Amino acid sequence: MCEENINAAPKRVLSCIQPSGMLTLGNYLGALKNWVAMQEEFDCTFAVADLHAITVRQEPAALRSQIYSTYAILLALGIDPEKNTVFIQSHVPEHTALSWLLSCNTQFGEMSRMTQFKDKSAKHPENVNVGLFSYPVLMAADILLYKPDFVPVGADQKQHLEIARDIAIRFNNKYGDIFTVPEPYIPKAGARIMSLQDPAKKMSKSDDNQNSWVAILDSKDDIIRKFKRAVTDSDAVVRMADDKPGISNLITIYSAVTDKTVAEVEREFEGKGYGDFKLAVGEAVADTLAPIKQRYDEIIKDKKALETLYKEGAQKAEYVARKTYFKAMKKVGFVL
Ligand code: ATP
Ligand code: LTN
Repeated sequence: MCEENINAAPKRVLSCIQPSGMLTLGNYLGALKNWVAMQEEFDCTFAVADLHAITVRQEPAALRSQIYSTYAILLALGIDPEKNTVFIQSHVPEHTALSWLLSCNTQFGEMSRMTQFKDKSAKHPENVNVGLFSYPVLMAADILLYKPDFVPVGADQKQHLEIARDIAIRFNNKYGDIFTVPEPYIPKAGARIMSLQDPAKKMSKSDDNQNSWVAILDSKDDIIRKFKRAVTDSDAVVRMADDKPGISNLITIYSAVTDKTVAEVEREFEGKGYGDFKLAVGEAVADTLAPIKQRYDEIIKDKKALETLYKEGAQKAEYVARKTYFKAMKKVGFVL
């Protein structure tokens, strides 16, 4: 750290993850791995975005258990709830409250351009609800309440972050200096992990084909089986190339979990076939995820301890969120 920064307050970080299914290797490499690393240097706030999850249909019992398990995975990854603020989004009502103020300062036209809305409404034509459409405004509220400098996310969230920045800038120009305009923090390797069955699509926990994604909690056997079945081309050369999306995705994954460069990976597998490579990727991923699963199995057993932690997290979060929310309300002209 340079000398002039010694007494400066640490920069702030905020991110959230939806409890919309089993968390995947894509979530881990695109976002969560960075969350773990960033807690060493920054003042971090992390949330389980349960309100976002109901933009697609969720069975109530499954949603409840996924909220618990997502919170427990954050702890199992090594995110320290004492050092950071780790909470469940719906426990802090300022998120939905601020999202109304922001909605009235966001244009229909700009929301209509969001690609995630287009993808998800095409996937669920029977449930194109208003919440799915205004999802990025709630996400902007999640972010702006905590005035973060950085928001660690995978590349698919870049467009939503740009909207959050636009909303913040517009609001500040209209009402005075209220929000910090955050920067996205997207990893160099692993920002966009693709489906193992269709490398044109991102790996997604809500994909019905279970062979297309690896869950953080999958067993070693399942992980190895899914990589063995991963779709590749017939050229049998382990090399990164635009016309080899399947193998390129596997190289990205292997390079992200082993911290080797792409050139090192290509050299390591020169002259070897796809079978050897797929097995090596499966083993490296399984070795990375095994200790997380082991810690998770312990943590999830004690619901009482989890409850204490998420309640404390919500209190810490609300303390910060309230200040920003009431400042915004006042500036807009509400009577407090
Ligand atoms: P869904 O698949 O249900 O739409 P999701 O996994 O895309 O959900 P979140 O759980 O909210 O959505 O994502 C949490 C974080 O994981 C975000 O920062 C997102 O950018 C990142 N992420 C999700 N999928 C991938 C992926 N395939 N590659 C890299 N990062 C990803
Ligand atoms: N939309 C995000 C999840 C999310 C989020 C946030 C990410 C909800 N609120 C705030 C960063 C900051 C997604 O990843 N699908």
